[in-house]
Amino acid sequence: MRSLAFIAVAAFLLAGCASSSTTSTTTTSTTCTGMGAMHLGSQTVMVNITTGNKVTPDTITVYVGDTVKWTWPSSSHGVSSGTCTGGGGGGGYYGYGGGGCAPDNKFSSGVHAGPYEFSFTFTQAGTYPYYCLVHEQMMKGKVEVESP
Ligand SMILES: [Cu+2]
Repeated sequence: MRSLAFIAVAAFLLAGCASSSTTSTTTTSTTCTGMGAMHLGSQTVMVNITTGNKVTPDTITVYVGDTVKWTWPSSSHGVSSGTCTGGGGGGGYYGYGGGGCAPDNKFSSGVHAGPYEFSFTFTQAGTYPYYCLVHEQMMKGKVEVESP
């Protein structure tokens, strides 16, 4: 029976789950953490900037080592890390979008007419708010980067 217990524990570990018991008795509790338990290797996560200046999805969670790729098929946009504190008063790259945003220089695509794509690989856990350099407060998003 000992070998069966070992196999069961090994299966839990392979599945990314934490097992609180390794005894040969049958009491075992298991904790899994959703998709995090299934994360294998680096991935590229797509964020689409669509008509109407929508960022879809506007909040994503990735893991250290993952790459986020923003794409926009048309119009001019730009993705820059940073925060918007509001009250910019007519700012924005082309004078609209509300202004009020400031880069923190972690990543920036610059402003480009679509079709365009911009990729950034996150190497440190943390929360990365970003905004569009053209549309500022009208177009914001956030990347949550977790340790694998
Ligand atoms: Cu934009």
